[in-house]
Amino acid sequence: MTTARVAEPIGSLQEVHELGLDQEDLLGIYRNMITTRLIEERGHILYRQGKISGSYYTGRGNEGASVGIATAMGTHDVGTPLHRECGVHITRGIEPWRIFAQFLAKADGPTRGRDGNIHLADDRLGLIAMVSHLPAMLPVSVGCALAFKIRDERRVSFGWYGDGSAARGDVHESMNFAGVLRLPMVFCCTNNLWAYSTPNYMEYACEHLADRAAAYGFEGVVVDGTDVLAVYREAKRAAEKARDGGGPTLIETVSLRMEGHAVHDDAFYVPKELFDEWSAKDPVERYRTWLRENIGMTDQTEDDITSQVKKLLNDALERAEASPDPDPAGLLDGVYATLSDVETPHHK
Ligand SMILES: Cc1ncc(C[n+]2csc(CCOP(=O)(O)OP(=O)(O)O)c2C)c(N)n1
Repeated sequence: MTTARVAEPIGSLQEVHELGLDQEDLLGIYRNMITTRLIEERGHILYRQGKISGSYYTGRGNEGASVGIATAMGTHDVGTPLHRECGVHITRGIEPWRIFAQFLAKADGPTRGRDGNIHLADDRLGLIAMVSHLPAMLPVSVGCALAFKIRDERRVSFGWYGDGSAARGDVHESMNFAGVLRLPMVFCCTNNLWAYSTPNYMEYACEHLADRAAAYGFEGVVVDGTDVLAVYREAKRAAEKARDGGGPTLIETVSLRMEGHAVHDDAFYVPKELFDEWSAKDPVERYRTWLRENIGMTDQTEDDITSQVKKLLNDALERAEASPDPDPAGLLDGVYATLSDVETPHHK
C-alpha cells in the first residue's frame, strides 16, 4: 500500500508553458543537462590521467532529477546537493572551470583545494558544500529552513539524500522536525536503486520512500527521475507550497545509478538487464526526443548547443589546469569561519 502520490509524466507543451517555461528556458534545461553529463565524462578522463586524487563519483542517469529540481529553485533559495547532483551546481550557475579546479584540487576550486573532489559548492549561489552524504547535510538544510521561518523570509531550503541514507536516523529526525514546525523545506530523495552494492529491496520495506512523508505529516511524491520536466513540475509545486507556509514536501526521484558507486567500483552486482532497461530511458536522450517532438528542436540547434558546451568545457579545463596549487603555508586559512566569511547574501 502506498500513501505517496505517484506523479504523472509530463504531458503537452501547453502544460509546460503553464508551468512558466518558454522556449529559451526549455533549451537552457537541455544545455544544463548536456553540460552536467560532459563535465562528469571529462572527470573520468582526468581520473584516468591520474590528475584526480581520491576516488571519483558521478551522477550519470540523474541529470533529469538534479537539473529539474534546481530549475525550480528561487534565486534566494538554498540547497545542499550531494555527489549525484552536479546538475544542481550547473543549473545554479557555477562556472565549469571552478568545478574542474575542484576536481584537480587547485587553489581556485570552491574549497581552494582543501576538500574532496566532489565536496564542492559555491555559497554565493545559495549552495552549501557537502561534508558527508550519509546524510550529514540534511540537518544543515533543515536548519536553513528554520532560519527562514524565524526571520519570516520567503525562502525555501532544498536538502538531498540517497535511498541508502534514508535508513539513517538523521533523515527521520530532520523530517520530523521539519514536519512539526512546518518548515519551508523540500526533501529531495535521489533514489538511484542501489546504495553502493545494496539494492532497494534490502533497504526499506515500504513501497516507496516517499510514503514515509505521511508519517511526518506532509506530502510525499514519487516521480520518474528521467523525466526532467515532471521533476521540475513537482519541485515547483513543492517550493511554492513551502514558500506560502504550507510546510515540507518529500520528492523521491527514481532513476538508476548508471555507473559504479565511484570509479573504484565496476557495479558487477547490478544486473545487466537493469542497465539495458534504464539506458533506454536515458534522461538526456529522453528530453532531447521531447524537444524535437514538441518544440521542433533541429539538428542545427542541437549541434550548436553541444559544440558551445564542448568549447566552454575545453576552455574551462585549460583555465583550471593553469590555476595554481594551494600554498601549503595557507593550509589553515578558511578552515575556521570568521564573521566576514559568512556574510554572503544567503547567510545574512
Ligand atoms: C556514516 C557512513 N557509513 C557508511 C559510509 C560508506 N558509504 C558511502 S556511500 C554509501 C551508500 C550511500 O547510498 P545512498 O544514500 O543510496 O547514495 P548513493 O551513493 O547510492 O547515491 C555508503 C554505505 C559512509 N560514507 N558514511
